[in-house]
Amino acid sequence: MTNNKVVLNWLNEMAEMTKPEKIVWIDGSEEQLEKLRAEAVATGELIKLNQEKLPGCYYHRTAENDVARVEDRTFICTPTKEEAGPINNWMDPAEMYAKLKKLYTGSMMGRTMYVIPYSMGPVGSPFSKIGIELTDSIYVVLNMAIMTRIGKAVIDSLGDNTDFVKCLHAKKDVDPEERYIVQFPQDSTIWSINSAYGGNVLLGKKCFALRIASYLGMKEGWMAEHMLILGLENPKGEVKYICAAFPSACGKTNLAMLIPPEYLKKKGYKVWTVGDDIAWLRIGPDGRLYAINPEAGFFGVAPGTSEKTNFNALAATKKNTIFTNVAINNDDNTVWWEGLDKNPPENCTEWTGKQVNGKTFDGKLAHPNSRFTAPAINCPCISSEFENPQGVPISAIVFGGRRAKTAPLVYQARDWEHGVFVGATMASETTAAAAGAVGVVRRDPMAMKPFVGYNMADYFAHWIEMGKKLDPEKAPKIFHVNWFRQDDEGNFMWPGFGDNMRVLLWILDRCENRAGAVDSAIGYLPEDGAVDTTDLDLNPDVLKELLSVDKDIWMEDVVNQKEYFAQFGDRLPKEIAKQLEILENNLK
Ligand code: OXD
Ligand code: MN
Repeated sequence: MTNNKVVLNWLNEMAEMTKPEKIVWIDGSEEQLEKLRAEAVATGELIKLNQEKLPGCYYHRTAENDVARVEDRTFICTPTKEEAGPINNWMDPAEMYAKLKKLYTGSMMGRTMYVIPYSMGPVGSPFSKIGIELTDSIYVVLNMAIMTRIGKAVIDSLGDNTDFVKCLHAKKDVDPEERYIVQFPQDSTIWSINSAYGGNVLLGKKCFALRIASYLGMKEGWMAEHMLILGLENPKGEVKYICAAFPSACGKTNLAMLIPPEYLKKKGYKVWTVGDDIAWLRIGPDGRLYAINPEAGFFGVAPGTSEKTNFNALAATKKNTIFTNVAINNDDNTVWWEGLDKNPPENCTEWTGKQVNGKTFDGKLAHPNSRFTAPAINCPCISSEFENPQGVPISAIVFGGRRAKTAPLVYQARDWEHGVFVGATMASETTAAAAGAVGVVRRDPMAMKPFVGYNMADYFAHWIEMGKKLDPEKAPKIFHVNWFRQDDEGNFMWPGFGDNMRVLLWILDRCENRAGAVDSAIGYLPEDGAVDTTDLDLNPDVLKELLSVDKDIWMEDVVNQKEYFAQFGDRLPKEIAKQLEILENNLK
């Protein structure tokens, strides 16, 4: 497939270590992928689902101890611990390589090593980057074929260039005690072993497109962010683009594929999805910020996805999709998960493979983190700009979290620097089972806590630097939203889902200096009547409450923010410290 000496030498070195019986290059052809599907079905690695109801769809079940990303086994191996920073696990690169080499040695004996050339971003786009993943898992090959652009076109576009990310994955024994997900940012290298779960093994996603790419972005002057990208079309047919970062499990995929409420739909408003998880951002020659989605598919959480909650995501899973750890309806060989509908199949195989009779099952039929891997082009609201190699211009950046009491429904940062502070102080509360109980606060700056590939303090500094390079007139405005505010009984106060569009419209109006706002201790809040609540059954007092700022609760949060920032010591940018001081003074 290639004469690229650096690629071939690296491949030989990895093969000498892992000792596969065979090496197979993935050319990206449907013919080759179809052969691999058949082979995986023959060995039981995949189950072929009902091809009339779900054409091209397959099922996979992982080991019971291997169902999620493992943050405690994820390492950033920079030459010094300081470069990785206080919130990443770190080990000296030489020590880590030595440790892992022992585990990899002979790990592919009797197995096939697949070589997957892949592009994050449209092949040949100035935003895009190439990776090559070596893996002994067909499941990985087939998922990568959905989540990224793969094959001959990619290796051809690499040519003799040596700028690619070297990714090695071996399934080995799926032993959780010896599981490692390791990034070596300075070597553009990712080594993953003893897992077969998506986030740990589809190395283009979190490992490359966020951890390695965030490091490359810092070096090269761009940004890799845990953000969805959506286009909002107004009745005149103009589309404005928004990026939004939320911690995992805060509804990013739902927001990215939002269906406007009836009243706005009738007026002609539409939402177009560019991405649901990751954005790569660059400053264009015109001084504006542009974004691409480096991925080609959605690796979405299945439970909770229904026609009501996310019609578009569900529609995307109706063909050429791989389902992992959901339940199988044995009557018609289709899939089911909690929240799909109210009818758990009676005759069912739960995610662990156990046959259950719906009447006696006593747990979850689908694993709470069960997934669909669906091609983005299946999505009914996929943006016409999805493949645009130049990306889309970003008008607004939105940060958000799950806060019961602290954050109002929406507020705007005063400027870029304040916006960086708003992102840096992002947090989510774990949802407590008891009504009204407030969970534990987990600080998750820019939703990048598990994904930043270098020192988080330097990452803040990079954000501030990027702001200086943007044309101040054209830089995106920065906002914070909270869909999860609760009343004293623990009920959610905002309807969420499609109605979040009302908040996005205020945000875009602010970007064009159209909507009113009032200054407050934390930033600009919508003035009375600025958020359109037409046809919404929402008591005006509740909206007032949603937009209120409780200074005592905020003071408590400031104490927590201070503690959090203290761990970065002198490395914390002075701009962040200054913003913290301003907030504290405003609250006094
Ligand atoms: C994801 C995550 O899987 O953020 O996208 O955990
Ligand atoms: Mn994510």
